Amino acid sequence: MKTWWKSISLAFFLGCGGVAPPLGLAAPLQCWIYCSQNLWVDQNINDLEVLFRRAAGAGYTHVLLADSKFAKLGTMDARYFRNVDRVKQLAAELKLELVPALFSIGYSNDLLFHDPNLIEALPVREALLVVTNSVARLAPDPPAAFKGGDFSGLGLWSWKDANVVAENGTARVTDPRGANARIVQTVPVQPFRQYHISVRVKTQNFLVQPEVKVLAGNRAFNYNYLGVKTTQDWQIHHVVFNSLDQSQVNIYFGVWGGTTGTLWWDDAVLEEVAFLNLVRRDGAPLVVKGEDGAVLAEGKDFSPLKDPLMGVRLWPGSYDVYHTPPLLRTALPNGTRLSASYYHAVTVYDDQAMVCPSEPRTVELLRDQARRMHAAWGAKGYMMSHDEIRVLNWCAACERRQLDAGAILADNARTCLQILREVNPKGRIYVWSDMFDPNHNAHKDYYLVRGDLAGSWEGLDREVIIVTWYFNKREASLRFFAERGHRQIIAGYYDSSAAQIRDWLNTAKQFRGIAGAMYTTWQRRFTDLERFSEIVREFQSTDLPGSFRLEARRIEGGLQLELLGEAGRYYAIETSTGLSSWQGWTNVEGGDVIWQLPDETLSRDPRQFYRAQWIK
Ligand SMILES: [Ca+2]
Ligand SMILES: [Zn+2]
Repeated sequence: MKTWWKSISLAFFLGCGGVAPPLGLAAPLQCWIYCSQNLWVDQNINDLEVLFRRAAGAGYTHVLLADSKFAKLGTMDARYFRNVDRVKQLAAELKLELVPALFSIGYSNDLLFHDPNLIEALPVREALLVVTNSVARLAPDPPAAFKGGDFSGLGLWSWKDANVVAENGTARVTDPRGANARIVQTVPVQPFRQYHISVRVKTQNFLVQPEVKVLAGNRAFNYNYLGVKTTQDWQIHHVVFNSLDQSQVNIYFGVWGGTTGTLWWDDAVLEEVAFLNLVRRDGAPLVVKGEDGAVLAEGKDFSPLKDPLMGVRLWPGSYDVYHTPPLLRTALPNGTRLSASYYHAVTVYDDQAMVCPSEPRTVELLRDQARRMHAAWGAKGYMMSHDEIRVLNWCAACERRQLDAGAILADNARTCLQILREVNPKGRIYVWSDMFDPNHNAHKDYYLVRGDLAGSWEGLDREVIIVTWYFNKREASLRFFAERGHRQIIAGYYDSSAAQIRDWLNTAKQFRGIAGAMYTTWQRRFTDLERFSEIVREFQSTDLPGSFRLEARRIEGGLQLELLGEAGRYYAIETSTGLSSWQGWTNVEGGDVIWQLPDETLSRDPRQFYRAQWIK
């Protein structure tokens, strides 16, 4: 590889105002493997060694290494760092470049370990409370409730699919065989309030997970898994949602694409709740007011309020959907009417939590992580783990910036780049594609993100290498990032088949800057490791070493010449008038270098050519 890099002689020609295409240069693609492992466990290092040796033998060059402990290095013991050293030595011996992952913006539970209150939080506005015996209890207006929630009369529901039938005061679904099986009620709600649904569920060999969906407008308001087992006796399941800007929602108890088995629903209950998973931080204020609008003082007019069960389900940074909420206690007389505005945590699917990017404390955590990680790993490059950000731009810290979601994410990306460049000057920086790709997740109405994620990509300068992973729209995604001047690593496989990477690479051939392909498994399925790298070897990189360009642009009074290079690399610029001989003009270090050539310089010879060469 090294000798190949040095063999480049000509890179770019440039006439006045025009840029010729580069010479085609063939290089092997980098071959990456994604590997997530708990490095605290000694046996896992033994397993990694087996995997690394196998990968090196199969021609792999890079390892993207992830461990949730990477966000908690300050709490790790000597054994952990001994294991880090073992992994580093092993990688060095096998000539595998380690690319450790950090900045878990999206799957942020590991960062939230340091402070569960940093979770992005949804607003509740002016929930009505009335004091009874020293407790301010909710006085919902309107009172939330299902009609016929005991399923004694399915006709009380708004509508249902025919395969949902009444049976002894329950709603039963048997063998839906692909058909949807839903029973639905449209329910009035107050905007920006917190609601709790409970329902009893029994199943018999029911193979598909039933769901409670809360839908309105273009949005779903609940994404948590219900957690029903294939076969179970009656058990209560919980759903919590925030009505956000809606005054009416459609609540579905249903199965989508069910197969076989029997499911029973009973005792569906809807209630407004308050202070459940209450978040307390500067950017998530609790404001309690009296009927006259005067703000009450915490610790004086009412007891200090927190939810001790918020963010501590298994460990700090792990959240549950429902538990008994805390009570607002006050010495104010019975009948006193209050309103409470506050923010609460929300997760999606299986406890996925997003950190608030607008809190200064989050940025401190990110900086601390980058320092500790670079001290431990000393890697050439790091992977920013921005990925599937499901909740954003709701808390007061986010809202007061008055930015759209895309601008908030772009700002966070810039901050992360700046931190990494402080810690590891000229190091390489990689990031997952999805949150910066308009063909993928960077759009409006994405999960519980407020606003439009478009423009998030403005936070990534062209030095950032994109790890592109959306197979279905691969051509549009690859084009988008190639046209923005990014180099790309293709994340393929995804526990499908090794052959999938051939489709990726055939599509990618037309784009510049494709540097490598990654065997990406979320299920530790390494069976296709060798087959994958064999296919990757059939293809060649379209990335130039150091990925640089020389561009010319007419400006007033002359010509602007710009070298778009890579930080940490050096380039020689030569000049020629007849293309038969070349003279050294200057040597520069990339990033981006700009020269202004005034017209009088150019007019001496209008046929001036420039070329740039990567030298080291
Ligand atoms: Ca019943
Ligand atoms: Zn926020």
